[in-house]
Amino acid sequence: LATETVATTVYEGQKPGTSGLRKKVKVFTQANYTENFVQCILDANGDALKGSTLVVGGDGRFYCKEAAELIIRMCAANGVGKLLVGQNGILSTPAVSSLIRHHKALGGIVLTASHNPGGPENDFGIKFNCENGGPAPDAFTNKIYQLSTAIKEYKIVKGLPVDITKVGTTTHTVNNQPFVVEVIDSVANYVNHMKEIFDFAKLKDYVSGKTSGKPLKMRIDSLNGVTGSYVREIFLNCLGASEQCVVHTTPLPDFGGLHPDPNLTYAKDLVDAVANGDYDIGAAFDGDGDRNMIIGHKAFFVTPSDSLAVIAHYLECIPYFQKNGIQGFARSMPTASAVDLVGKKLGKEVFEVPTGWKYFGNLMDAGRLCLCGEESFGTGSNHIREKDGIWAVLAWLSIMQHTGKGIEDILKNHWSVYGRNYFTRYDYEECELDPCNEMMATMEKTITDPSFVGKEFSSGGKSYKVKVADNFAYTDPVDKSVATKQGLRIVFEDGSRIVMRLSGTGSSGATVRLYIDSYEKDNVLGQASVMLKPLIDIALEISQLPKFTGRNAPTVIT
Ligand code: VG1
Ligand code: CO
Repeated sequence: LATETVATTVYEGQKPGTSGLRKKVKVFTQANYTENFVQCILDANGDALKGSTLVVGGDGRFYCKEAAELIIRMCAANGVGKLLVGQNGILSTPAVSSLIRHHKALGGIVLTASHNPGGPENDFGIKFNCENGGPAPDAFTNKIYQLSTAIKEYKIVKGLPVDITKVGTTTHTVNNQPFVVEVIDSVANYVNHMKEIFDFAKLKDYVSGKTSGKPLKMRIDSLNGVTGSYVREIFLNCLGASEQCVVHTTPLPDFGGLHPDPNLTYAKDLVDAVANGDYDIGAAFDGDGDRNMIIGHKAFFVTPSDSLAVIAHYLECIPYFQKNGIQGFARSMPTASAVDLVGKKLGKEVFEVPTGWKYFGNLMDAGRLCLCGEESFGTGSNHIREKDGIWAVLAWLSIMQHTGKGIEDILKNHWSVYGRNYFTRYDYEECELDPCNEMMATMEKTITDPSFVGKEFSSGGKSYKVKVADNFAYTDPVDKSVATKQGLRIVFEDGSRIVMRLSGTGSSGATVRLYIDSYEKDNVLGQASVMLKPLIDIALEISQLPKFTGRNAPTVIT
């Protein structure tokens, strides 16, 4: 078999966002569109590509399998030595990260648009993860983008026979060199990794009720995303939960029409079931398995910012951290700062990075960070370089087992010790792009004017005085790389914050995200929507959001 070189022309807009390139399926299936982007990913690796090992897999959404097969034929043509491919092209994002590290691969190509809906009319996505297992950093994705603006040809071995439906290894000879395709069981490596991190024997006893006679009442919802097979293996086979504890565990190309985003709006079915039923814990994941939502008895909601702080507080009940120690903590800038208080108490470094998991990688590689999270339902540790939904649920089960308490009690106890960060996020999805850009530019101008600091805003009987206001910029403490324009933020004297940014994961139009965060030392049992109302009104006033977007209400509130 030999390489064939095919002429192509540039497609505009192949610029990876917060986490890879995400577009409608119809965009990806245009002639040579996917080929162009894949060639640029491969070229961005330079000489390291020759003879390398790469991991390939995705969340099983529409076009995943075809894209995996195409990538195999292109890798063969570009001198890659070996591919580890999930059976039927299926691997969760955390599983890819784990595999890259486990096999010391050069990287991985992840086929997912994560929490975006799937199917022929919806979204597809491709992202590259580097040898540490994490999403490629900005310098790398910029290189991919640069290449995409000048591409003239791509390489492929069209005649390469490909069958990814069966586990097994095939060795081909391409350009007189061996090219190995190993189709692997999608879940085995990941499940073993979880067994090394958590005490499965203890968790099994707890979940199955072997000693107490009382099985844990769980509702684990995979929303028809990739986690289905992982959930069945871990919760049913390893931990002895019963079949009715898991739902929507068949990964479907269109997620069965569900929006695979684990939040109070899109996982409403789970929230309703847990609110009306008798459950100890409810949990859901997104399409590619890196996000998680945790709710307690009667759908008591745990904000992701709180979840991170609670896990930080109890890390020592997890064998992995007993063994490897506890380094620093981190959160993305819009995430409420509850974890900072735990870090302070434990005497650990706490980092604040821009939105997107790629910004945690360097700190983890440098041994300064072991636990991090984002308000967008992302929680994870340095066991891999992606956020990890199932890991988060296993961490929560470990904490429940360790404390013998329910989720609501664990949270209330946490707030009584640390105080509470009330938090909410408003998403205005699929707005028109131009007015949103104008809104952001106008607001930036307003808040960065020197006269803005010290200004006082009042609403609902509350007053807030501006302490700092800027467009967030971040210098990576390890490689000193700088990321600018990461979100507008207004920090008030009492620590409350308003943050506003445009999403970098949408496939069309603009999504505005408004984040509100307010700390209370003693008044910890209030309702977030009530407590935050004054700040929300102030944010809408400063940003003039209703005027620019024409929206009176957000699409999603978390
Ligand atoms: C969103 C979230 C961000 C997360 C990113 C990828 O980005 O806000 O916290 O890291 O999605 O998550 P944006 O730019 O749309 O706000 V996933 O599960 O889509 O890979
Ligand atoms: Co995701």
